[in-house]
Amino acid sequence: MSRSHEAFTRALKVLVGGVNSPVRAFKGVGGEPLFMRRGLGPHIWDVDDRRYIDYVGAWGPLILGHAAPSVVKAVQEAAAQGLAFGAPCEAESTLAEQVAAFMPHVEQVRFVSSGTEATMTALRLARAVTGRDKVVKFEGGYHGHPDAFLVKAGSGALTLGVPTSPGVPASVAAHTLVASYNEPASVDQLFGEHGADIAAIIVEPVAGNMNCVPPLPGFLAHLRELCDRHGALLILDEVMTGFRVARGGAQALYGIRPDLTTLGKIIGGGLPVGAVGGPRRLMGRLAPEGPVFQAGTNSGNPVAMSAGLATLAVLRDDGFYPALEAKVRMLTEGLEQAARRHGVAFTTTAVGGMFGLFFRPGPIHTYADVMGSSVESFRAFHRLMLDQGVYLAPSAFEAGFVSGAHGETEIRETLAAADKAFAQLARRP
Ligand code: KE4
Repeated sequence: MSRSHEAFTRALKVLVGGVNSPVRAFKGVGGEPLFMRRGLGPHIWDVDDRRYIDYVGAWGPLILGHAAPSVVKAVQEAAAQGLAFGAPCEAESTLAEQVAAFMPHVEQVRFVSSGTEATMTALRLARAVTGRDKVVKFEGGYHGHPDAFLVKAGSGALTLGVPTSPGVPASVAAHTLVASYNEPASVDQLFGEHGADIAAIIVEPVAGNMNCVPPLPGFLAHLRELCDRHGALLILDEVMTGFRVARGGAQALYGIRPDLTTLGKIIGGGLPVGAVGGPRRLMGRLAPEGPVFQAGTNSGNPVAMSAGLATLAVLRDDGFYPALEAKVRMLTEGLEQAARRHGVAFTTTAVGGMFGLFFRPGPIHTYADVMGSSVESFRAFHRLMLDQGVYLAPSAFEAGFVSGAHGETEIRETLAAADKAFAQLARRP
């Protein structure tokens, strides 16, 4: 009986599904989740003391790897000064200044404690600024769990959304319109029918929650042009891509001007931080300066700020991103070569420090392309890699992440494990 199994059995009694976030439950790959007890650099250890090369990185925040010494030291020093004040502290201004310095279209920031709070706030702000109710999202796009975003495409005739979760009123879902990522005509149609009522488009500039799907050339620019033409705001949800695909996020990488940017994950360095950012003329509408209410007990927590600051300090190094991208390229190219050697239908995507794995031939541009990938093959691959000490996201619809702590050694070990895994997949009936 493994310690992980015992821990899961215990957790199931007191935590819903034994977890505090559904994707961790391994329902996407089968089997039971591994309970983790330690992480260091590119590695994570489960409670049975098995070591894994980690490509989840706590779902993106750990761009420096686990327990980065400079981050741990900053957190220890901040904690010794007090865990929370519920009052302004200078670390909040310092981190906001850093974010504004890196992100081209962020002039002012409001810190919150999760990506969900960030996107919820950005939507409320967009609706207040435009006086409109509707929002356009993309099928397969994930922006946390605000009611407005737990919506899937309605029936063909209806372009209005229908809830993906009980508890979301149809009246709320009706304000959410669902388009198809990388398919501009689907967005044109929604603006043709509802343009005057659309407050905003919210988009992951690199889709990371239907696995990793980069934007086609011109797609993001088209969204910008549509918003300008119809008086809607463009919200770039950079919770995952911010400081992940480039130091300035996807808005710098692709040269796109959002009206509002949402951030999370990396800016907390592993601790709970989210943020909304944008020009002062929009951000100034938030309380207490403006009428749009938003608040949070833990917003700007000084210990969390210290983790974000210590993380961004390392990302300032001009060599960080080129080195990260080289390792992602070594991984994805090596995986594709191994799959080809064994005749397994497989392709990858990659942007900066994030990547995607698909069990189907490429290219991968749309949600339909993603859904054409073999989930069954991914599940088998995931298990084969786990058994060899490689920890991939337990879902065929999540992106993977490389950290600055991953070295060539870890990439080569991963490729050796993948070669064996593809060989076994190729032998299946
Ligand atoms: P959180 O509320 O989980 O901090 O952020 C929500 C969110 C918003 N926007 C984007 C683009 C995101 O990727 C996320 C959260 N990402 C998931 C992983 N795909 C978090 C993992 C989880 O739900 O446990």
